[in-house]
Amino acid sequence: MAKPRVFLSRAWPAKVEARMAEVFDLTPNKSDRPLTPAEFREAFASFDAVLPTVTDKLTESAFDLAKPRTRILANYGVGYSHINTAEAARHKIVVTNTPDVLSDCTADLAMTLLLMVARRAGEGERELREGRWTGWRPTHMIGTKVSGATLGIVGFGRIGQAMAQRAHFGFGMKILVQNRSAVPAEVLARYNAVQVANLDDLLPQCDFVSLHCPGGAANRHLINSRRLDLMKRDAFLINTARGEVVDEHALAQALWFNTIGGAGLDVFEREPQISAELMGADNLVMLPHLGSATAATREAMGFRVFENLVDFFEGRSPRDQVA
Ligand code: 8YV
Repeated sequence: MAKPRVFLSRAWPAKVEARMAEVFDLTPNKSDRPLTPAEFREAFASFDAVLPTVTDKLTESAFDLAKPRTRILANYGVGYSHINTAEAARHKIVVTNTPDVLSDCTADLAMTLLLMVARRAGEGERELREGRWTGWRPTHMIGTKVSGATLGIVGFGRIGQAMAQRAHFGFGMKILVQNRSAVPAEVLARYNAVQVANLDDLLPQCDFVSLHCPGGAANRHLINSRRLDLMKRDAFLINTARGEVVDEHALAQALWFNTIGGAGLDVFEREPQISAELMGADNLVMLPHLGSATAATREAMGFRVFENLVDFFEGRSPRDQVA
């Protein structure tokens, strides 16, 4: 039997590409740049599997073809709000993602942002590198104590729980949780966490709020100006989830007018574009979507896609089918 034709939309870790090429008829995107909807239509017409990432905007127009050859979209990443799953379903294309393997590293990065913004690490490094540091003094660059503070976690899935693990056991933080469904009591008990009724109840109680919910239309601008106003004046917002979850203009206003203490962002509404109003905010730490960016995790994500493909082409349901 001919090997399934598999298209990789970006360059992947070499070990994963090598393994894929042993089993599949693999075509990588040598240019390693995001593809256009027209290029995706071409890929859908000629490959059995297409393997996209967050930079591929698979909107309605990408699916505008009569009869795709593609039967599975095996996404490299846990979030898949960049894929129009209704359109994929219309063409009977299965969609999979890569949960679990990136939870630790994404939570590590959320904690990195939290610590950086609370302890003014970005500002401090800029001052030092620019030669503006005049030496130690008792009142220099005073930050906010993290240990023992209250952390609100929005979305208590795998990554939210990994964040709670770090915050509770590493920093003795008090954990409040907001989640769509009721979190089992034994899961909350692991972190001595309390689930609140809704987001509006959570926000005024927290010193830090960390977002771990999915992106997509349902959560677009979940954090808007009204909700930012509910946060304490010295509280910090951390986003390693998806850019669209936060109304960036409203956040910039909150940062500029100091109605919140600061923010740490790894994801943005129009990646890789960053608005001038965010660029100029000193009480903001920004990273270029690095949540899962470790060698071990990026390889594990690739092998998880590989397993999903092997299952699919051998006639089993892929374990990570999401649509
Ligand atoms: C990835 C992520 O870097 O998994 C996700 O949803 O945001 C990151 O781990 C990226 O999405 C890869 O597609």
